[in-house]
Amino acid sequence: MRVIWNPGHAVHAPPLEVEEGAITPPFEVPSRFDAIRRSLDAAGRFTFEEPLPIAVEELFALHDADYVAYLREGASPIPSVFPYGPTERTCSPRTRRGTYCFDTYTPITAGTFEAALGGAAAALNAAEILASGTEHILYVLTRPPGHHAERARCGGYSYFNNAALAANRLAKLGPVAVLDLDVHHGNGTQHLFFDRYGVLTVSLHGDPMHLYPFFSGFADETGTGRGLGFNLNLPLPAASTPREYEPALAAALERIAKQGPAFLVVPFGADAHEADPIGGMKLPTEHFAEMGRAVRALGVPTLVVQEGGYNLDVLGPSVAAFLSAFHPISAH
Ligand code: OKP
Ligand code: ZN
Repeated sequence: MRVIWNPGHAVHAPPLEVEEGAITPPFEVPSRFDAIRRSLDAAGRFTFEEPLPIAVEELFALHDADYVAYLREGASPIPSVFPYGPTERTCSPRTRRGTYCFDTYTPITAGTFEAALGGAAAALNAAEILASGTEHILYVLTRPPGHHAERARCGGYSYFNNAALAANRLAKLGPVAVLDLDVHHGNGTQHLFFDRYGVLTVSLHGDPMHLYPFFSGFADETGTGRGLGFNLNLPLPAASTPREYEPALAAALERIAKQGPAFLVVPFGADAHEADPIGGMKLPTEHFAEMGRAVRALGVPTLVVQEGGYNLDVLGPSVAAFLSAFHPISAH
């Protein structure tokens, strides 16, 4: 399997995150990348390619130019004020940052822009290859994640929405489905496509009553306008096991099959693993192989984009298990 990786990921290394007002060590660290790379090397049958760089203008397909420019300015402190509402004023430097993010988990460091741009490049390069029809499956190995990033707001360790950028590119060619398997609801992807006919967004995730992002991911969010009926949220209770995940994934795949997509984009996280420090679910490593087989059975050209997964011991094996399910059975 061809893997497009983000060579610049490590220049984004947040020193901390803020949880309920307390400074805590970061979960989203560069060694996550190395852990996945090591497992794929050990599993074999993965080849690694750097993406060609993209122009920043390519981000404007889904992200506002002023937001992109703000990230490009470099490091900024975690905000204390979040402007909102119709008279929102962001002329003061103290309020500017707060308008471009929605949580305190997502530091902007000196290297954030470069790392996030490299992830977008990897996703768009991979979309281009999938569009060309030469591959049936591709994997984007990147960090930081992307699925929480909105048009003009970072959050949930996400800055540019890599999977959404890829889906948007593929949507030029036909209907696209996005199947988000990260344990957290991909609020950014939902937000970007909420009114879009032609991009179906489906997500399995922890019930937002109890799991991040808390404000988005409920079952009654079904889309708007031409996009009505093209967003399906399947929230799962805390501590869900394969017994809960298996029927939810079957329902997700049934909805996707009904749409009949030309391409599938899978924002993938290993944070539903039983050993993950923040997911709260109960999936063993082998279940990720099960999920891979179920997704593969759809028979749709698929782009898998790395999102979360925060236990450095199980992250790599879980990604390898999921992806290896897409390998053709070898002849010997
Ligand atoms: C990003 B992705 C830990 C709080 C963590 C932020 C979670 C972001 C998840 N005490 N909150 O979807 O994996
Ligand atoms: Zn996650």
